[in-house]
Amino acid sequence: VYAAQGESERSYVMVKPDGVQRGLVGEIISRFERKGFQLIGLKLFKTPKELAEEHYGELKEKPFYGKLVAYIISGPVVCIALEGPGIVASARKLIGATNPLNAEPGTIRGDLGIDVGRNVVHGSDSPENGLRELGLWFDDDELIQWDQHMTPWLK
Ligand code: RTP
Ligand code: MG
Repeated sequence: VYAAQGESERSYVMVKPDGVQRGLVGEIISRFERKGFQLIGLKLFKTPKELAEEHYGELKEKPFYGKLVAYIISGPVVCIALEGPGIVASARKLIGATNPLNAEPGTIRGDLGIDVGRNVVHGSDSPENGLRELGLWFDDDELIQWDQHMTPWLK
């Protein structure tokens, strides 16, 4: 268990409203599980507008910012907290390029999307933003601190 070994990089991953509505939640969570990263938080969630605005605050000046916020609050999202060594960069690789048309086959966006404004999933772009975003989307008591006593079925 990574947390027990002191490896604590964390990422915030989110299935965006298009991914939820298309029934891709299981597929997306499954890719991170099969890779070997550890789930530490998970919920279906209707996003308040202020939270979407803060999450994408660095993009406030972009021409697509208003549409981006409207898209994120257009329906429930699935909030996913993940932990493991190198999780931030690895999750970005598994997710693929921002525009699904440029994303490599085998990546989530490369396999499952065609529209930059409906690109299925989000992943934090730095360890610092991983922690920042987890703080925005999860309360502390919603995150699991794994230890060996909590995985009896693995023994
Ligand atoms: P994300 O934050 O959602 O994981 O996506 P990202 O890092 O790959 O891309 P970012 O630059 O952070 O952009 C955030 C989201 O804005 C939408 N976008 N639209 N040209 C456009 O119309 C455009 N560019 C970006 C995408 O939905 C992108 O995921
Ligand atoms: Mg981003």
